[in-house]
Amino acid sequence: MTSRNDELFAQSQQFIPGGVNSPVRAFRSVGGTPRFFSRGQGSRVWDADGKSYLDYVGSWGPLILGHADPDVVRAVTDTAALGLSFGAPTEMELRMAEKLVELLPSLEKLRLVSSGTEATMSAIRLARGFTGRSTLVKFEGCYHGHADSLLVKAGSGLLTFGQPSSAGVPADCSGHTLVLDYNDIDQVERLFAEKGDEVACVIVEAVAGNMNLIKPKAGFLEALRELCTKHGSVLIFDEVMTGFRVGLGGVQGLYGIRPDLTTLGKVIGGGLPVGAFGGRADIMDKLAPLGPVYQAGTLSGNPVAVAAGLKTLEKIAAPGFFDQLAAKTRRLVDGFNTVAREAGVLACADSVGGMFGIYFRPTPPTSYAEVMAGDKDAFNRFYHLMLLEGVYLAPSAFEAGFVSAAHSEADIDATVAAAAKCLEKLVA
Ligand code: KE4
Repeated sequence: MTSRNDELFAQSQQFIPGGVNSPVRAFRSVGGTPRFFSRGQGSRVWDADGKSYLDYVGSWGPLILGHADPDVVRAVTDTAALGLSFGAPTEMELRMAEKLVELLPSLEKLRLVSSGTEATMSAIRLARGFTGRSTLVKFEGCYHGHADSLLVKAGSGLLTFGQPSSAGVPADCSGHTLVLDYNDIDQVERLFAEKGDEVACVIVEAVAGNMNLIKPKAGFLEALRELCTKHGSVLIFDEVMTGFRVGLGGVQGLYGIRPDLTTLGKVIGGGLPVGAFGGRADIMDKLAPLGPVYQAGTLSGNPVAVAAGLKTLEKIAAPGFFDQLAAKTRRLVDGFNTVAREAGVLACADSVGGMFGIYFRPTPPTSYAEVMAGDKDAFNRFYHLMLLEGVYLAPSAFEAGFVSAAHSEADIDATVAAAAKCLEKLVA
């Protein structure tokens, strides 16, 4: 029987490339028809056929309070009633800047933008303007948005500049980007020994979430901090996903590392378009209109979007919020590990704060290569079985999952029970 999702997907493909406004939504990695959601409430979403799912994507991280949080919705509607946008300073964006500076000590100054891509693109341009250098260092498997200089795959050798990973990116755009292996301290040390005085910045997902969840090895972040300080390079923590997701202080708070710049997004918009970049005032003051680095945005600091973000930040700053969220996420992960062991399936899970990874391999991966060696086909079969059970995971073996404050322990236990059923079917 053709579902309404099928019908909408077929129609969408007539007008929108791939039928989606962002590629990962197209289900190309897992196969099948993407679900068109019509409603979300708390921990659940409903698709075009009226089927409900426990949602562990949460719009890829922003919905840490769950869908349609009444306080966030009210903040949005109240603010919208006073005007949607002015293209001029508002007190609302001042309050947001104050709140972010209060929550993240490494932020001396910041600027609001409308997406994570804008945040990282701007931070990299700023780092290049501040240092007068061009070389950008990133890590394979880390995703920082779709700015040209970031759509780069590793060069043939450690010290050879990257090649474009997308059509349309001129070689001279990617030619300043070096791509190293995440968690490989020796590589970073060798690079800086060879080219340290050429490196404008290192950008890193301090806890990686775009090649599934990968934690930094002991000493990795510390090595980046030490080498950037020694060579006058700017250390950028891309916390678009991890900021206010792994804890109120982000990864930098968990590991006690102070980056020079931080990029933010997702949670700070509460589901509306907000990104931010900030850090050392001596770097930030290079931005126009003070300094020579240009950066701008029509809807940057939009009061309605900022209202959603501010209300979200206010609620997640409540005492015990992240302890409860982390405990709930850990309950999911521990439950999954137990049922995988009982089913005799080579699968495991891990978490940091309110984000988790599910891996079809015996142990959590510590590198891009280990992630890629996982059993993607098994994940894809598991994915569709879970959809049938009414559990919506990220439609890719290479994405992290997200728990919200709206997920109850009963939701978590029902998810673990569904996983047990699906894993047993995998081995039947
Ligand atoms: P946006 O431009 O999509 O707002 O943010 C880009 C970005 C930057 N940095 C990190 C660490 C990110 O995770 C992202 C975006 N994350 C993906 C999820 N893997 C967004 C989903 C999508 O591309 O549709």
